[in-house]
Amino acid sequence: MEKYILIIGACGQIGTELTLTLRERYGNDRVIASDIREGSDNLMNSGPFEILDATNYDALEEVVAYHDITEVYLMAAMLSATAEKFPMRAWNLNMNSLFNVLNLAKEKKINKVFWPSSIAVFGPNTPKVNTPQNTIMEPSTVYGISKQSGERWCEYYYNKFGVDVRSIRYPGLISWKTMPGGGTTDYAVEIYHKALSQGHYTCFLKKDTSLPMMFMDDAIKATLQLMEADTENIKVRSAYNLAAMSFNPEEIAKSIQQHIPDFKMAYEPDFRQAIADSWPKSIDDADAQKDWNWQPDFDLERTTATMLENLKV
Ligand code: AKB
Repeated sequence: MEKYILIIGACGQIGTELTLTLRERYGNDRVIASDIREGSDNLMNSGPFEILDATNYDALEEVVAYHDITEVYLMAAMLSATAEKFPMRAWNLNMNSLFNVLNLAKEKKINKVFWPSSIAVFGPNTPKVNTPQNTIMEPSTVYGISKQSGERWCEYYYNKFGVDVRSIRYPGLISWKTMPGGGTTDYAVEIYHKALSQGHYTCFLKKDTSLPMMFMDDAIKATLQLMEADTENIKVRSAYNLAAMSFNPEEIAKSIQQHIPDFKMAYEPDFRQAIADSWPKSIDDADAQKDWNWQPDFDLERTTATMLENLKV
C-alpha cells in the first residue's frame, strides 16, 4: 500500500524539519503539511499544505480522506511555559487533537500514528539522574499532565483497538531552522541567536539547572527510526525515553565561549525555573537502544558548532 503522510503542526519547531525530511525520503507530493497558519517558504513551497485545526474532527477527517492519508504525525501542542498560563486551552489542544487522531486510527481511516511525548511526563518525585523508562511520574505541570495522560491513552488504544501508535519522550530540542515557542528548554536555542546578535544572553534558568537535551537532527532520526521499526520490535506503546546529552546553562555558555570568547551570560530565573526543577537531569534510554537501535550523533560540542555555523549571517 502506498504511504501518504499528514503532518499536523508542520510549521512548528519539530514539524518543519520533520516535513522537509519526510518529503526528501518519500517524495514531496506524499507528505502533506498542515497547521493553523502558514509556515516558512521552504516548507510552503516544497509540497502540499492545508490549513487545519486538529481539534476539529470533521475537518481532520476531510483532509485525511481527500489526500488518502495512511500515516499521521501529530506535532501540534502547547508547550510547558505557555500551558501554565492557559491551562484549559493547553488541555483542549493537547488532548482533543490526540483523541481525534487516535479515533481516526481506531476507525481504520489511517494505519499509523506518531505522537510526541516529553520528559515533562516526569515530576518532582521522579529519580532525577538517569531517569528510567518505568518509574514514579506524577508530573506537576499542565503540559506534563497532558503528556502523561496522552501516553496512557496511546497505550490504551494500542491494547484495546490495535492502533499502531508510536511515541518518544523528547528532551529539550535544539535547532536553527525554526524557533521553538513556549517551552522551558527554549533558552538553549535563544542563547545561540543572542550570542551571535548581541554577544550576551540573560537566561531565565539558574546556571546549574541541568536538563536532558538533543539536537534536532537526532530527534528527527529517532522519530523516523521508531516509525520505520518492525511492529514486533516496538515493546513500549506509551512513549520511549530518549537521550543524547545533558547540560546546564553555564555549560552551554562555556561551549559558546569556545567560539565567541567575549560571550557574556547573566541569570534572571523566572517562573520557568520551577518547571525545570520538576524535570529529570538525565534520561536512561536503554529500551530505545535495545528495541530499535537508538544512538545519538550530536553532543554539546557538535551542537554548538553546528548552531553557530548555520545561524551566523
Ligand atoms: C518544553 O520545554 O516544554 C519542551 C519539552 C521538554 O517538551 N521543549
